[in-house]
Amino acid sequence: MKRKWWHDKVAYQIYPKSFLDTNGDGIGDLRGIISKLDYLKELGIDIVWLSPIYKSPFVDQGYDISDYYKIAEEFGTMEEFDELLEEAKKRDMYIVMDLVVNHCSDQHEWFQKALADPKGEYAGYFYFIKGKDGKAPSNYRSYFGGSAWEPVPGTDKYYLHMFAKEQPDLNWENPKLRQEIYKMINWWLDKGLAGFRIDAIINIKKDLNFPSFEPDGPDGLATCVKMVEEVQGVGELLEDMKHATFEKYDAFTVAEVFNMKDDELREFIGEDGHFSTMFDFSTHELSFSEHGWYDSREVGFEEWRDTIFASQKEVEDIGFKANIIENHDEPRGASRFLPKYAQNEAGKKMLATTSILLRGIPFIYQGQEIGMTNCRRNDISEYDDISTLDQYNEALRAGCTKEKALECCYENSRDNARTPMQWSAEKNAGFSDETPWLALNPNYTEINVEEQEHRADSVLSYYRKLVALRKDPEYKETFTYGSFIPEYTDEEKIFAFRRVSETDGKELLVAANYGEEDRTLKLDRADAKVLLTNMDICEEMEKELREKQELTIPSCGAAVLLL
Ligand code: TEU
Ligand code: CA
Repeated sequence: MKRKWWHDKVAYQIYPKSFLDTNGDGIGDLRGIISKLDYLKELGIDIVWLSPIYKSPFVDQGYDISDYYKIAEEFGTMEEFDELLEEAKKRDMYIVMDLVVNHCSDQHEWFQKALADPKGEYAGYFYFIKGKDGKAPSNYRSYFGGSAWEPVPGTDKYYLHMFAKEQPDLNWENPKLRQEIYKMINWWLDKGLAGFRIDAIINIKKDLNFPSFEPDGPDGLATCVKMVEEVQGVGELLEDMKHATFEKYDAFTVAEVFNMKDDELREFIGEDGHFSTMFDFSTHELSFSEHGWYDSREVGFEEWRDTIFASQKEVEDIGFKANIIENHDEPRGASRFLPKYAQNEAGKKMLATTSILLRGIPFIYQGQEIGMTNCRRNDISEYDDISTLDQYNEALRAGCTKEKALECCYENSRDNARTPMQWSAEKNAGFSDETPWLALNPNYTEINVEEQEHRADSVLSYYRKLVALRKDPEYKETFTYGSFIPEYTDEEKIFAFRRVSETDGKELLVAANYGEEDRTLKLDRADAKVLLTNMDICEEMEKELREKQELTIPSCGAAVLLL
């Protein structure tokens, strides 16, 4: 496999609105990000991905862009952005922005011009399609609920929006539109951006017949995902984009891909793939249900672990996936993937160990490194996310009580990950001097950076050690390029794997006990070195190994061994 500059990097996702507010408007900003670069550097971060900071009406929190060339005033200025690039460079860090080009905002100049002249050039930047029998062209339900079609005023046409109606889909079949997008991508890359996280990209290919599908809900609509799953040819568009942009800059691209066809992994992230890498959502998808949050599936430990293992094996000879436990669209990993008895510091460190040391590019989401958790709300009005609102109403329509519907939001809401970063136990968690745009998780008095920063056994300290271990010159080769071999799969509640380097033969064992009881594993050697544990028991473990060739892992324990 040809080596790439980003293979051995560790990435961090910033959700700018909730990272750090420096001017007292309750909204995080670029100044805040600049001021925390050293914090990220100390954590061992190389690549920083910023969720959208472009000009936007924020109907979908910035994923509705009204000007691709402007920084949202809420976040700061272009000068500040340039300063961020410069400051990152000084620290050997890379800035990656969000690329949201399946759709733009209805406030974008293109869409405004299209509405003003529905037969003109700009209408061709969107899907303006004639209705059928006085109704929408098809029965697609948008991702955020309701029809994916909205009438174009004064015409018999509708425009397509797979997400909110304020997010009209861009017409990728139009070469002019494509050129506009490529120009914009190159403009940012010319500035010194290292690459992009690429939003909802699978959706750019449409079946221009817009066939209707069998309704799959009481609203008589069918999810627009059906069309995405059936249509062929997204690859041609993605290759076109790559050749016109990323390739020329050796940019790093990480794609958000759901609903890829089964045999397309190599085309997407193989050596000459459309992207550098894509997120591994395989365990997140396990809980999805056709009907939404109110009937999410329960996922057991073994199914979860084996899904990760299968995904690791699948990608091994192809390329690298980007490993996450959470992001701005998902609930907090500590609340989702840890059983109740493990929702503590030991458990959070265990989860970190079995995620960060997988094969692939680790992505840490802001606050994950201190173990931030889901946040309970008393009323739906306390949420500020379009998808949460839709899912709440969906639950009510399906007959759930208000309590049950709120419980679904507590477990699934995107806002769980979007509450402000908890920097300290002081006023507003040190996030802002004024009331934050989204209410804090009240547990900031216990879970915050300041409290963890200098405590040797904190979650934050452990994340630092873990990332440092991954990047230690002694082990970096093995953690980056070593193969992935599942171990102890028959042992109950054990999550263990070996990483083996073909270059220098080095072998590392990562073993964690997700169970409630201590477990003892047999090893085939007595001289293994324990490099890291989440419970400060390296010496005890080495002694037991020497004496009995056994490794006892306490409940919620995790260990990394050099074999
Ligand atoms: O997400 C795309 C996507 O498929 C998710 O929106 C998913 O359907 C949703 O989170 C379920 O709750 C990307 C962004 O990550 C997301 O924040 C945006 O809302 C979306 O695109 C539209 O740009
Ligand atoms: Ca601010």
